[in-house]
Amino acid sequence: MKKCHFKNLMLPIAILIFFGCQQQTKQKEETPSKDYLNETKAEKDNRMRWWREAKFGMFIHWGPYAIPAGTYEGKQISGIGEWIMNNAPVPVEAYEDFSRQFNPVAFDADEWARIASDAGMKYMVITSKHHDGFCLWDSKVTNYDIMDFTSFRRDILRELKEACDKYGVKLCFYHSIMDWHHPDAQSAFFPNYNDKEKSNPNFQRYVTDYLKPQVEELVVNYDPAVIWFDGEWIKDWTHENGQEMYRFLRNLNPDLIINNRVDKGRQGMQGMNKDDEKKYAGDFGTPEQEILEGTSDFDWEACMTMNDTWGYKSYDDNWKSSDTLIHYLIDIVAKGGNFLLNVGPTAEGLIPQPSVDRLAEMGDWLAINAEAVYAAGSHKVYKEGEHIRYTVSNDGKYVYAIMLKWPDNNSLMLENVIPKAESEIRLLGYDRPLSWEVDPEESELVINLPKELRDEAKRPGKYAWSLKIPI
Ligand code: H79
Repeated sequence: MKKCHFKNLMLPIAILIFFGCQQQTKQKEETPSKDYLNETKAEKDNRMRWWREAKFGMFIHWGPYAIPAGTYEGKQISGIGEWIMNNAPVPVEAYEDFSRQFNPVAFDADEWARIASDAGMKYMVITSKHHDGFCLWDSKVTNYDIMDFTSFRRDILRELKEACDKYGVKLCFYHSIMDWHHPDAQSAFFPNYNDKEKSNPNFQRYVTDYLKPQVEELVVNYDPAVIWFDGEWIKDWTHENGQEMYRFLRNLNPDLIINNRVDKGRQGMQGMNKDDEKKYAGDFGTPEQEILEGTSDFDWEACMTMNDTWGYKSYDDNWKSSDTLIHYLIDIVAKGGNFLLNVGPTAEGLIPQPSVDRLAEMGDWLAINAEAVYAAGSHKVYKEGEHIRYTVSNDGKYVYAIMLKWPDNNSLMLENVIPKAESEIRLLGYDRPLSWEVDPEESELVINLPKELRDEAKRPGKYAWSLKIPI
């Protein structure tokens, strides 16, 4: 009986398998791998839309370097905190001891995502792996990660993914190409590997067997919105490596955005691509600790620290003021860029209080001035004098003149914008329209600010104020 039943099923199963296979081959034939390095402007515009409107993101440098926090063997080590392994230098085995101790019991992914979201940040870029090689997720190709090498054993990236989804913040990963821990990457830069005799460094083997599978894990398992490479300037990493990595990742996720440090185009810390005949892979330029002089046709994002280090240093108190940070954000947005502002959490897992305070003030400012920043583009004139920056709404109907300083005589003259006749000019966060006139001779716009706002305490917010001008 049993046999008989089975026999009756054989034919339908065979038919199903046959057509199933047909279907698969068909699909494969119909979707040849696209040439991602040569997409059209429309395709790129479409892919970059959320990123261009996001404007403001949180950079997070976090790893075992937060334990020494800038001090090794009783000595304060100069330079940026996450470079301590190279700068001290700390031998690989001794550094592994820090990694083993990494136990951030106060880490709360929800809290980090909430801080970012309250600050008005739309994305978060965290170091899945920095130059020290330590990984913040359960990588299948190494034990040098948070799950296998520490007693903490929590997948930090997984927890952040869930928290970011909850707050509508896009999770992205910084991933270092240079690796001071991997035996095959030792020829690259770091002359510190103690076991050189046993190993025969082979950087291209590291790329194929380690780096690529790692980034693949990240893209497939965590669906990051951006992969932000760094450490691409070592000579072992080639233009071909960059192109190949870019294609590989866009094939895994066609919507993925990848910074220009995937390839060899970047010129120093200014971060934009070289102007030569080579076509470099990468979607945006990456000025580091600086802001472009003006606008650019190539997308860009300025990354910056709030003090003088990316990874936590216990004694770095050189904090930029909220005033400065808000003015940087405005200047960057007026020039068409994004601002990726860094925090370096402690070894316990806390974002330092001075960073939290500044982010809260930026969030307060953005709550009032959001429309002058998000979904706003760069105006043909992005700046007037030292204290005015312009943005323009994406529908082209409004120009925003953002005042970095309250005008001394309570009235403002603008040369670069003429309002639509009979329109209402408004100050964001203030409920009544402002009086204005255009000086017919000079064709200058004069805006009279309400008298009561001579009193600082009555102004909508601190540090900068946005005028919304219909055009
Ligand atoms: O992750 C943070 C830093 O640890 C990392 N990038 C930020 C986002 C960083 N790596 N290196 N540096 C910062 C400074 C290194 C600068 C140099 Fe160069 C590398 C000088 C010479 C080689 C960059 C590339 C400037 C010229 C070529």
